[in-house]
Amino acid sequence: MASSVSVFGTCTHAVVRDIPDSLAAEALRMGGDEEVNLEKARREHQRYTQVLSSELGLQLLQLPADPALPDCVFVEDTAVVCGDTALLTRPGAPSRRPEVEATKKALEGLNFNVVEMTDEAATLDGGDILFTGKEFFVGLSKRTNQRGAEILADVFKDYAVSKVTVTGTLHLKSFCTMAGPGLIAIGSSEHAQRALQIMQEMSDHRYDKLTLPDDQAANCVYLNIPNKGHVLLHRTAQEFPNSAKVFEKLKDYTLIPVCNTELAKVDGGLTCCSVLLNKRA
Ligand code: M3B
Repeated sequence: MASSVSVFGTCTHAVVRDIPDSLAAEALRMGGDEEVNLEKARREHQRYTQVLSSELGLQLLQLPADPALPDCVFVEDTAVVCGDTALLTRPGAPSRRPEVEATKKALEGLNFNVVEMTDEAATLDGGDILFTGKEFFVGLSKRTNQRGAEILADVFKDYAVSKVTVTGTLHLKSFCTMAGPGLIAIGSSEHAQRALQIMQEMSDHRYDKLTLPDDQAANCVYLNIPNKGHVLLHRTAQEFPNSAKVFEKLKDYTLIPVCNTELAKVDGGLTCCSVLLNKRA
């Protein structure tokens, strides 16, 4: 138990969920009206899930799509899992709240200590939660509020929880994620840089940063995989050539480019499509 719990990015299982047809016309979006090509979205999503399962050896819990829940593929927003505790969220968009039920069943099935956010004054989307391995940052956004952040702090008492105001985009993780142990991937926009500055000021820890020219590319998925070491799923050179060059400079990483053009049209990034779990500990 001792060593495996402390290795950042260690993961054995991933919860994913299929894309319903209703995503194309009904998924929530901040802006833009570019049509989603459903067939291509499913191809891209299938490659994403295959990378996690076949290439990286994670056990997939693949939940069926629900046509009544157009955003259900974005499972990240429905739960925050750390150690053996899973906090089910209360998504900021009322239409998304029923998405949590399927995640709940999956996590209960894996014997996580499942906690529900029942307070009707609280909202929280998983996309606003950045866990660095040492502490949590919670984006206060259109989807996540103070009360949601307080509940998260109550549930994960072992860690410091700091709040960061998110501007200019949907979620905190729309422009930042962890790209490795102690390494924050951050976009170049003013909104992203301001959030990074707040996080650095509030933290007792020092982080390295990986600055990406494109905010969207800063949403990447870091994993530590036995016999592979540092693994990073990141957006492709076709999508973001300048950001891809930055990723390619990372030493001792297995880099896996994953294309995500279609779900990006409805504000989805790479982290959004999975809840990563560690059952090894
Ligand atoms: C996106 C939900 C889109 C709903 C994820 C994190 C940042 C770039 N139409 N949800 N968790 N956002 O992604």
